[in-house]
Amino acid sequence: MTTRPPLRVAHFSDLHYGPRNLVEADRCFGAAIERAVDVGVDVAVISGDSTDHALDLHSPSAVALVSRVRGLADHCPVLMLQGTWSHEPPGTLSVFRELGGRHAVHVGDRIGQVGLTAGGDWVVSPGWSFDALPDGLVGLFSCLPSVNRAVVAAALGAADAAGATGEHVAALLRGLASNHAMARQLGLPTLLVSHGTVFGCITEHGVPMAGFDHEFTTGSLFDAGAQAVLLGHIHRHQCWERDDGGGRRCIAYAGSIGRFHHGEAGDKGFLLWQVGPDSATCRLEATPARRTVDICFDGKPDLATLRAALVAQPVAGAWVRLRWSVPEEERNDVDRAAMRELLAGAASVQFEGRILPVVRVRSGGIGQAGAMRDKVAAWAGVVGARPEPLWSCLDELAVRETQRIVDAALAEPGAATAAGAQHPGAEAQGDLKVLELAGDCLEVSSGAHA
Ligand SMILES: [Mn+2]
Repeated sequence: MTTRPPLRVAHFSDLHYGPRNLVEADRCFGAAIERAVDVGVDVAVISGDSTDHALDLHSPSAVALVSRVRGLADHCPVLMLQGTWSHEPPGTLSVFRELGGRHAVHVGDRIGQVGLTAGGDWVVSPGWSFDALPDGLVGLFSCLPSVNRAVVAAALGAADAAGATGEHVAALLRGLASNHAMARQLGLPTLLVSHGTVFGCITEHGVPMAGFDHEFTTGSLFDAGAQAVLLGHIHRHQCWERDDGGGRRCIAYAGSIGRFHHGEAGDKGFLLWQVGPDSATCRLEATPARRTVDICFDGKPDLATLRAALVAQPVAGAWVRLRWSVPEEERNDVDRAAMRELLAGAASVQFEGRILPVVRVRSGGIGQAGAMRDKVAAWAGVVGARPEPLWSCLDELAVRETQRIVDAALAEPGAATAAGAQHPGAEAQGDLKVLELAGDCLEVSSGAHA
């Protein structure tokens, strides 16, 4: 067994090419490829979500991605893994098999192993793993594309699919361990490439993923016995290391190539790996991802405060999100034009105003009262009025026809001058005028005597 220098791998992930991300994705992927070529990597891996969704062949995003991958393949062999099926519908990656660069592009869209030869070719396992390792390899790659949950559900039933996915993946990963051990004995670096969620990982928005339907645990991934685990799916770079006698082993998410959303923490980039038969290291090479800035106001945005904040932290060229929350009656007092003017140097400005709905003060207890008489009493208690005159009105309503009440009211001296018919009892009682009685909400206003 000859000792070779460690395999140098450029690990890109989650490029998300599509109309919405094209500028960011292509600037960052372009810079990353340039850096990888400068470093002189031996091989490149793209661990899923190359596209954001199905792309038409004539779309600028498709052309840009194809041209970048072709450029990469002119430098070194490329392995492209199938990512999340909604981002890369089945068949999306097939076109990359036909690229025809100086080196081959292997598309990993099924479970399988590929060996990299000294000549830069890919040797593909006929089944899910090699029965015997081919001769002349310089590295062994195991590919586990994004698990298609629909297929799992169809095979196991929808109820069991979520929990069972992790168990089946763990069994498969254990099944790869003997091949990885064999390769290691031959002095080969072993790499597992996959796309999914590791229990306990942290998303780009700082949320820990701790559900029970995730594909992986760090334990199940280390159990595969590969020296390096190259992951895609989570857009934030993070890694886990272990040295349990077989040399340093490492699991890492490269994270997304660019910053596609507001609020994403951490550097963006790609990973430079050095993988030997009993060692693995990776380091993040940053890409020129866009800078995002969040400005939040608890209430109405204050222009003086905003001006001061912009002096402290200039936003020239940045992607700014400005958030505020105001009560409904102040919604029209937010001066968007003035804020836009202050943020003129930003590359993009996104306003997110939240309107807090007006909450009406209700008369407590009215909802619980059954009879109308009790409701009136509850309301009178809240507003400090006497209920008796209103009760007498209610009694009248119960025993007399409405028209007769109206006629009687109109016959009273001076009644015709009132805008609405007002019951003498209510008038005598003071200055409360019932405007509305709807549900359990009573609105009142004080009316002066005419
Ligand atoms: Mn992704």
